Amino acid sequence: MSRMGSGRSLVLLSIVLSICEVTVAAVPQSFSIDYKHDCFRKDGEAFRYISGSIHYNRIPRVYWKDRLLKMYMAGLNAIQTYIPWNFHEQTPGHYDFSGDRDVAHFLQLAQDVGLLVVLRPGPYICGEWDMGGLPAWLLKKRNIVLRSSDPDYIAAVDKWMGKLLPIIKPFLYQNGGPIITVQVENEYGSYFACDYDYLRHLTSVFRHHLGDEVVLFTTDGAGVSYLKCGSLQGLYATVDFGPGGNVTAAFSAQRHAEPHGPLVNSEFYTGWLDHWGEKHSTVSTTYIVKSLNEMLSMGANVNMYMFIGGTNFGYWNGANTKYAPQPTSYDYDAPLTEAGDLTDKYFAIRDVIKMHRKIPDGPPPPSTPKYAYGSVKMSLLTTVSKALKTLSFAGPVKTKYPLTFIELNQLFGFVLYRTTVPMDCSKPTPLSSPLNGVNDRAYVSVNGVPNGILERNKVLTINITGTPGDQLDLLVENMGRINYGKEINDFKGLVTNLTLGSQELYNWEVFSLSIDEAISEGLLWQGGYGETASSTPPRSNGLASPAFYTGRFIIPDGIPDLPQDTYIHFPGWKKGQVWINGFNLGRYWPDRGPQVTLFVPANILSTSLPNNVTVLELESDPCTPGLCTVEFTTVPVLNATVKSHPHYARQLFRKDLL
Ligand code: 6DJ
Repeated sequence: MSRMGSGRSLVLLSIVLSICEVTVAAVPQSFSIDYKHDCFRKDGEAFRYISGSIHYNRIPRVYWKDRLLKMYMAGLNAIQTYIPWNFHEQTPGHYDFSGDRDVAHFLQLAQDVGLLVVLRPGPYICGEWDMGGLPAWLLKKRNIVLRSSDPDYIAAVDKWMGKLLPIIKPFLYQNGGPIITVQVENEYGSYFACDYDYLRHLTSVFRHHLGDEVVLFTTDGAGVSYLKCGSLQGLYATVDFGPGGNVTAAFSAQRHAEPHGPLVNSEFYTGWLDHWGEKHSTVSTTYIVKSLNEMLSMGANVNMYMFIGGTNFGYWNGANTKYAPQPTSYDYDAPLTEAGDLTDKYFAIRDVIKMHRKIPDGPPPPSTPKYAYGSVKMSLLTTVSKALKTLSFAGPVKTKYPLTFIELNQLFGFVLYRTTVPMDCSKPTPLSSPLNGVNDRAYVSVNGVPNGILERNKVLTINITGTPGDQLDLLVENMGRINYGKEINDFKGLVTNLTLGSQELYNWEVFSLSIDEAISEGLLWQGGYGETASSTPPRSNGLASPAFYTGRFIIPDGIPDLPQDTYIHFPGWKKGQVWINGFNLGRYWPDRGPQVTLFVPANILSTSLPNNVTVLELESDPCTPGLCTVEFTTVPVLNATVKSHPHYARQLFRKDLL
């Protein structure tokens, strides 16, 4: 029954009761913790949830219902989702709950499908999401202590929660909605601040807006040390851990904080995240099935993280430290793929669930069909430097030393830093970021000719050549903010000074670039940049100047059920960003891997108009000699071979090994 439906039925019931003059009161829905019997209680009955994580912000709205139905048909009785603050309040005080951000609609769909909801509204969420869901504009206060009692942070949190939680309240179970429990913060015990006043403050804000009845809880790594700073009186402490370890030992950590009450694994890892340049993560179904069965046999509540991972569209991916950004795909090797397809893991998990509860009859909805639209010829639209006037409407800011993205009021994407070569560099001269302050990657050119790439933590010096007065450009890319640990105050751009030879560089012109607006409003096509079919950008040192390429394809007539989902492949391209019909699909970097293709959901494609593909290639295009293309295929490639960096390889059960 839907939330509204259930509300209405209570009203009807009380009318009938008063007509009949019977003194029986309608019983409202209830959800609570039973400390005596170590379980949850739903409407007075012992209850346990078997849940899966799905992040609405990683799935196009049109597919929400399909994914939720597949979760329901796997035998789940609940889902878990985060609410990423920065997805809804991109600039202070401007809230967006429409379209793909319509979280109320998502909650309603979950309920309509028959799923309860475990809600994680943050404010911090981690989740391999830019800055762990915190809005980057918080960094306007340079030394803000995020996730603490810092008054500026608290003021912003209070304002946001004052907007969000009243939207959530009608969806609480006791108000006729699907939300059974609400998490406060996330893995707070892993954060250095250990600020109990902050947790206490959040608790009172949640209580103020949501009432006294709702079950509030915390989630931390399954170790007593994590629970120390992560748990608080009044918040039910739960743990997270993956398969393959000792389940009893893991739950004993929860028992340390909660001697009684239901056992809850809030994140049981069905897969794992990826980083550019590292091997694609997979988690064996055999281990998952074994640990899941063990937990369910103990009567534990389990949330599978992720049940469907989805996609970090646009610029939304996060990063771990030492700086290691996550790719566009958040497939996570989950039971449903990034595209919502059924896997062997899905059916194996369903078989385990079947042993513990009655699951719905019938088959799950089928995987969505894919279509290979084939090759699309690409041609040069213009280079970034030629398009500067279009991309930077307001023109440059003149400044002695470089400004960060935040100082320019730009949160995502790219900024161009320009200065002049101050001395004779006819012999190769080192351009350096001695304090490792290129966040995160800079494409360097002299007089428009590419000279090399600086990269955070990896390449702090390159040699350049030039003569006094030459134009030195650095196009700096924000590759995603750190989402976990003490370095989440992740400033972007040139965050410290650069040196050339032994001289510090100063007197900069800084161009804030509105690339997404220029593409979605078609401005790059009106620029008259004078490119011809055979134009190519300046090249040198195996690099080409950062440039936009464009191509079009028409979806064939007469084939039923088009458009369908597809995957875009970048043969010979190196690294960049791709838009289809103005929708920012995400980053591609086949040169580093492991992700090679990007998921293209059907809803961004058109059958009535030609579909436009725009590529911003940052390193080197494959357009000479001959044709360059992108290709639409039916098969995703997320596991290309890469040089593995073993420092991040980890056992899922042992978070401390990270
Ligand atoms: O709650 C976190 C999830 O959002 C827990 N977790 C997952 C997701 O980020 S890495 C993958 C992680 N926590 C970091 C712990 C590393 C010791």
